[in-house]
Amino acid sequence: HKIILASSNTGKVREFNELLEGSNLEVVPQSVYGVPDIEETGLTFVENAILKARNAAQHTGLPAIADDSGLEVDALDGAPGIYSARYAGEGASDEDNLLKLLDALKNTPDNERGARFQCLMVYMRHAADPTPRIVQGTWEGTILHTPRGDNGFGYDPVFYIPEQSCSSAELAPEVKNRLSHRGQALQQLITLLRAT
Ligand code: ITT
Repeated sequence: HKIILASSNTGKVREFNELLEGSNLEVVPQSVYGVPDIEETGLTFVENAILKARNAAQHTGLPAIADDSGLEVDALDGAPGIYSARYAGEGASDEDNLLKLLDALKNTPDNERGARFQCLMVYMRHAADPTPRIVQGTWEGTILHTPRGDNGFGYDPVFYIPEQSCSSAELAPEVKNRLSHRGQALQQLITLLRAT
């Protein structure tokens, strides 16, 4: 059966499609049903993920998946965190956000540039589901001084993965999907949905 993907982020939607290719889950982006974006008023990733999934389920009458994700930077006490999409202001572009991050870290030395991507993913059977399925993926890296690579979206060009010796925007999409916070979370969710 159909599941609504409660996201308007084209980078995320593309990665979901890549990750779900060949699975038996039919996931349709909320734009197909004209679901309006809901304001992300939560103070945690999980709260925002639930708000988005509930909104999509409410508007469509179908089960929904939402991904609330972001970048936590150690030297910034975890910022931009849940505000990653709007770090440089409401409606800011990926480029604006990334430049603001580089500026905030311009005096931070290499050994203090640790960061991680977080992805909180929830599945709700319906809008009033009292027990949303909740999974989490984390991806460790460091923040570069200058952007590198053209793949991915958001902060990928400044997120360096030591194990791969490159930025996440320099990884082939299938490699990013295998390693990323989103890839890890979605694998867990697929396993969970198969078991129930
Ligand atoms: P939806 O709520 O409609 O899904 P959004 O972009 O507002 O879209 P979030 O509130 O979850 O989604 O914000 C996530 C932000 O975190 C995203 O805009 C990027 O800036 C960043 N981000 C998340 N995952 C990322 C990834 O895999 N690569 C690069 N940046 C990422």
